[in-house]
Amino acid sequence: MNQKELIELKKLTAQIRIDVIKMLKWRRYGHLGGSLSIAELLSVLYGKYMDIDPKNPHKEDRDYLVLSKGHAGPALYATLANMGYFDKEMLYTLNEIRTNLPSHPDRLRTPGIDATTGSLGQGTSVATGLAYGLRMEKSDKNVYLIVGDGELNEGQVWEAFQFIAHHKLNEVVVFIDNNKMQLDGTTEDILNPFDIKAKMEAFGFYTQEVDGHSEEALIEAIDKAKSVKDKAVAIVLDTVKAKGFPYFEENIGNHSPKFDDKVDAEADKIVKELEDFIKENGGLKHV
Ligand SMILES: Cc1ncc(C[n+]2csc(CCOP(=O)(O)OP(=O)(O)O)c2C)c(N)n1
Ligand SMILES: [Mg+2]
Repeated sequence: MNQKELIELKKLTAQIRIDVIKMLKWRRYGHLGGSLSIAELLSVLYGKYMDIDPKNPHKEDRDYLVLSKGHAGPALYATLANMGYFDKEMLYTLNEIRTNLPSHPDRLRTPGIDATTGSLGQGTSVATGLAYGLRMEKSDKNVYLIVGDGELNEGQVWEAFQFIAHHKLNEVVVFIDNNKMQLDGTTEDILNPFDIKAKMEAFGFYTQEVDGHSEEALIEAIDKAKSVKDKAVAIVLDTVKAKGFPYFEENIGNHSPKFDDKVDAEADKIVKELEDFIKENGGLKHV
């Protein structure tokens, strides 16, 4: 990957962060922490890897994204708007009555959403079924599955992983967002997942652990995962919940905070810095 492409992805990441923060500031609350920890991943997947057509969201032969940690919907909506699936104004309907952007993704409502998620655990089974379908069709397309570290508390996740590993179903790339926190505390305090990489390896996955906030590291890991032919593949992302919003990083209240004057001021400062970064680097190609 050349430097120019990398800068484009970093600008897209910045824009996803901007849109998440602006959207939640407008809404006055929302799932900030888990949205900001996957900004780089969504940027890299949509900006570089996914075979999609935003003008034809249901095209037959495409890649799929399943956001099993569905509460991070705002990050996915911001990404889809930047890719051109719908107008940015629609972001400012989040959680409204009859909105097409409910807080958790609904595939019947929003262009570009491939799976309805929000009840944690279930997206893993949906992604597994989609991947198995691709296998049966002998398709070369992929499913990208994003699971939370707290979500690993759900037994269903491990049933799906066992199936994926057994069938060497590497049509699905499993990403685990290891931000070390869940809804109301650290994963270690609430229900410790222990060593996630070791667990995935024990289940039979080829597993990598990478800095989830480095586009370069993500690209390297995804390329490597795609070269694995005879095993299921997982990538454990070392991330920070609420990454890029220092006031909320490492803060137990960062799952779905309310916005007040203090938070607004922090948000405005971050948005300005990110907008300057995009401007200084020649503006955003995707918007
Ligand atoms: C089946 C189910 N149980 C409980 C919840 C409530 N809930 C929403 S988010 C969350 C914590 C998820 O933590 P994690 O997967 O680590 O997400 P992240 O840190 O990325 O926000 C919980 C318990 C849910 N959505 N679904
Ligand atoms: Mg978490």
